[in-house]
Amino acid sequence: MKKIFIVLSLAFCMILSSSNCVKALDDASLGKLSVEGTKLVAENGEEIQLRGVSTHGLSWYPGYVNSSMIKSLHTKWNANVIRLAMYTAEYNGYCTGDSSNRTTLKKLIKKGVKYADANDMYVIIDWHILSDGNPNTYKKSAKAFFKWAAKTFKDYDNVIYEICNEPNSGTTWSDIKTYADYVIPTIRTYTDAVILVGTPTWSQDVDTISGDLLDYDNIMYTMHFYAGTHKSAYRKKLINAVEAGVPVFVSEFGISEASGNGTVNKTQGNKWINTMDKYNISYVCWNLSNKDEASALIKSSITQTSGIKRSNLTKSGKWFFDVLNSK
Ligand code: IDC
Repeated sequence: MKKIFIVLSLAFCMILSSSNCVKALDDASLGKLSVEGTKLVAENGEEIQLRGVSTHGLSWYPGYVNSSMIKSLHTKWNANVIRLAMYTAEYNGYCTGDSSNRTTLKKLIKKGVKYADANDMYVIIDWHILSDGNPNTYKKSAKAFFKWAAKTFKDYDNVIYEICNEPNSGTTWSDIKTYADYVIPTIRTYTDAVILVGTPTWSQDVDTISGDLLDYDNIMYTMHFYAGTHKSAYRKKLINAVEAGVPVFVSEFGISEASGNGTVNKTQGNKWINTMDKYNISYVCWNLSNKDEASALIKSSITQTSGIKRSNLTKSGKWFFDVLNSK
């Protein structure tokens, strides 16, 4: 009897330790990221696809950046990345608000990075230009901000820097390159973390830049789309870009119309997901808030900022929750 007990406990321990082993490997794959060719690569050398959600503007909806919400994004939503969207010009933006607001935003970003790190999540720090159109508009503030961020988070392997959300209003690729050459060397003083760079026309023209990429390691270029508005012609742009050798990261998308509101289009949304999965392109869905708009993931009637259940989600929210959990 004693013998059987020993054999059984030995077998049990072996099972336990082998599952620990698997766990350890999983954890290791959440190390430093890099870019090889068009691919995002994990520390263990394997290709990795990041999938997750973007906050709404941090000044507007700060409440969702809490430990419990971020934990559930990982454990319940099956996400491995969260994007912290910090508007520069709108809604008490970083560049248009006062200095106490800047301090508040930096504190919130620090919390977001720490909570993400504690929950095995990557985190994108997004300099969310929009109405300011050209990233050069606030380039000095951008450089100072990214110096702070890169210095503060240099020892965190989970941070990704997105230096300009959506250049628009006639901003050219050459303008964006000028800005990138102004900001990226500052980040590179501290870290070789992955950097995401926006592309012309609200980050839609990712297909126009091949052959004219930036001269740094670990750079990816963003493509954004809203499936209610952007359909096969835009998917073609994404495919053309990747096939022409551009490393693409979809750091923002929705299944609403481009306004962030209107009708959601799940059929088109599923086509986009299939395409992105086929090419192993990372994607981040806009937006983690309860704003009364179709792109918001949480119903406007739900006011708590954690303990969110699937039934608390909007059409966009339920759809994306299921997309993430289908893998
Ligand atoms: C939208 C928000 C909306 C807000 C508007 C203007 O969903 O609540 O009023 O911005 O600030 C983007 C932008 C993103 C937009 C989103 C939807 O990156 O800030 O959010 N969108 O319009 N590009 C294409 C669509």
